[in-house]
Amino acid sequence: MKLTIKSLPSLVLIAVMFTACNSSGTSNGNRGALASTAAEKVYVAPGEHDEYYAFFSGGYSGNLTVYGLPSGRMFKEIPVFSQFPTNGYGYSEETKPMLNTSHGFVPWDDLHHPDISQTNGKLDGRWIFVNGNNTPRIARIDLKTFETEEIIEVPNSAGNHSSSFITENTEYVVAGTRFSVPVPQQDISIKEYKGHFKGALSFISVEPETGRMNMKFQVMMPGFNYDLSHPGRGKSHGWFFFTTYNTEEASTLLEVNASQNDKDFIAAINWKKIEEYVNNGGGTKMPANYAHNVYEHATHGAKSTMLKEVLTVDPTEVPGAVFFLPTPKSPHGCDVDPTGEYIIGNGKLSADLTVHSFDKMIAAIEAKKFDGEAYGIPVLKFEDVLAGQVKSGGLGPLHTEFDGKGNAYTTFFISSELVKWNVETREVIDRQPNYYSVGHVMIPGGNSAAPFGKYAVAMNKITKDRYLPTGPELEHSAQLFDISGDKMELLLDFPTHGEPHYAAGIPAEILAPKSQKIYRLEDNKHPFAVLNGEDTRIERNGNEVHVYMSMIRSHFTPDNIEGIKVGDKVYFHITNHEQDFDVPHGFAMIGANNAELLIMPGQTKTLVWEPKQVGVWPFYCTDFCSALHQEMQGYVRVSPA
Ligand code: CUK
Repeated sequence: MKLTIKSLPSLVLIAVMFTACNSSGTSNGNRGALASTAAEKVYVAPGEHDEYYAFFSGGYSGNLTVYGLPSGRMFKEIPVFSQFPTNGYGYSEETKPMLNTSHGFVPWDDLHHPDISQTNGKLDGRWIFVNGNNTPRIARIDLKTFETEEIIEVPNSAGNHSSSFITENTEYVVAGTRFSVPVPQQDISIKEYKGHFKGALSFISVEPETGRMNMKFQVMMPGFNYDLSHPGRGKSHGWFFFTTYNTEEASTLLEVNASQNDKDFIAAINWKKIEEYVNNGGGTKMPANYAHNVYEHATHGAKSTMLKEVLTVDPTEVPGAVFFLPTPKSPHGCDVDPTGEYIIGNGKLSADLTVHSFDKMIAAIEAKKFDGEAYGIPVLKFEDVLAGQVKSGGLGPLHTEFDGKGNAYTTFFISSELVKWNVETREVIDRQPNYYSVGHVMIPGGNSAAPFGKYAVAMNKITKDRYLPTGPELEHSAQLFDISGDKMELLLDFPTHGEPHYAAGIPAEILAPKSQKIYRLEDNKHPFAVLNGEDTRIERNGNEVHVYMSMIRSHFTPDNIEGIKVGDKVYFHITNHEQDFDVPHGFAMIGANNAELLIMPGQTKTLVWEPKQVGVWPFYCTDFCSALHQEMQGYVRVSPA
């Protein structure tokens, strides 16, 4: 493609030059990205806002990042499962309890799948739910404050991967276990896997007003690997679908190749039926140890509770609630189209996609046409539930999203491409290469009944030559496509943080107006808050010292503190008295072996410091707040014990 440089407006020209630089060292650079229209389509002028928010999972960063689309600009990292020194999350006394688990304090996880709350199958933008894969947890983030408000541990589970997808009215956030484990946990030979390990599928109810999560019931499935899941919607609302692999129940996936079965299953769970069963007293309570952590900004910060039992359901106890749909070649992604009719299983070792029909599934169930059973769960006949297969021509299909206009977009990891196809006819319409080895794709609202089919973002596993080299490791690359036309058009490459597996997008016009600007001081019920100047004070209780401090541009009260001794445990309880948008203050104490605090207007946070050395030691505000920011400081005099 030839560009007439003079004919371009100057801003577009700059964007084009950057795009051109990016690709100059790239043998496979996509020439389409050089088109001036691509630059115009992603250009958001200074002071203008993006059209969409995109929430990218951080994978092994344990956190969630927030980007704007189409610009690809990163706005924020929201700490969830990992300690975050940038604002003291997981270090401050208020937030540490968020990371409690039955295994103790676990300040890291592997976050894969965000899903935004829905009402009637449409994104409502109230909360975003995310999963912690490693130490099984589900978190809820409030989208008014962009803060993690709640984390619940998932008992009887391991490798919390087929999570955290929600039902169309956010009745449940659902979690499935990738690794089956002995339930209850016990000391048995790993060779005893087959028949002894269980796969817990957890239905965590969500209170409609507060979003508060409750472990409602777990369906105890056979010991397969439950990889991904998706809710039914519309006609299939009330059902949930999970892909499985290793239906052989091999204890090592190396020796006995887990792919010896030509077909694994999609498990179809009628959760409405099971809900009715447990509401009528069904199910078995079993002992389980798991943490439920809730953060309440206004009162005390986070509170961690250990729960002791969980309600479990044996699927064979509820006839008509659980079925298996044979699905070829170790399916990974499990995606349901916006109408709720098609359930797509992407056999990651195959070229073809399997599209099941919900109507055909129901007809086969009603006719009781089964092809045997597995652990008492009826297996449907492949031909009876199959709507058709997509002859994709690609290799290694992983995940599918939808544009709400009858098209599906499937990623192919091995052939490194995004393939667009028609859901009804299953004909391939277009294919575009990805740089490189794509995992998920995200269309805003793509996991709802009403997607916004303008952009698709491919999240790639390998970056190689797409950016300037930064040593042996590069950030993963995302690629933004315009999908408004018949052909997908690559618009932009941008780096992401950690390993984004999935993302969730939502129009800015839904979220931006709800975004909270400050915490109101009059709502602050924190027991250690100081709401007016007279209440600032220092209290000693044995070797514990509590400093009740306030901060406002540009001073701390008190600022100079005496009477502290080596061996004391000093709690700084600091309240930010600002009531203006975007005026946080920071607090850092020399030698404190935790982090700084970043305190929002109206908030109270607590940092513990245990001085080890005699002397006079300074603290200061870390967030440049005014022309007198450098004056925002104080000293602590530490005397011998
Ligand atoms: S998984 Cu990562 S590419 Cu965890 Cu959704 Cu398929």
